[in-house]
Amino acid sequence: MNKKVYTLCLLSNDTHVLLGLKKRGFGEGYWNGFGGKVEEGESIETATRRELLEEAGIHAARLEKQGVNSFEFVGDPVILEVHIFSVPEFSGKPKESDEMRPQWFKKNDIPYHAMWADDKFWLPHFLAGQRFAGVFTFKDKKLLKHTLNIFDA
Ligand code: 6U4
Repeated sequence: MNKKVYTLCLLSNDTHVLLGLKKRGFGEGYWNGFGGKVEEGESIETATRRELLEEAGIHAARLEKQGVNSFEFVGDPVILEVHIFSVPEFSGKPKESDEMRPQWFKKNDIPYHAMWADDKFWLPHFLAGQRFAGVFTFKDKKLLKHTLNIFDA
């Protein structure tokens, strides 16, 4: 089994969540949190901070691990393991990068129709401060099946 480790982080306050429109590459055209591949020799938290700074111009002062999702794609032996963090303290104003166009969305107006199909399952739990672990099976961009465990505090 071949595994690739990714990070994903989302900023939110009482009413809004910050998403970025992916401008190129994997997931292009989708709204998503900020993140990317963990590089060799890098810790997951360091990669999370680096990607948030590169993609949105935000410095994370504190990260909180909230979940991990695994993605398999039919016909592809590579599993994507995505570590998901909230950012309770940060500095900087969201800034557009080559890769992402950041925008705040109302929590009750999240553009799920233009996001990865798994997001509508775990993001509400994330925003409610819950911890979770999911496994999602895709065929191309279609979600075929999933399991999601929520860990209440
Ligand atoms: P390069 O190739 O260096 O530009 P890199 O920026 O390292 O890539 P990228 O942008 O391909 O990585 O990372 C993909 C991002 O999308 C990661 O934050 C993980 C996230 N992601 C992948 N599948 C997802 C899915 N099904 N649902 C979701 N986020 C996903 O919400």
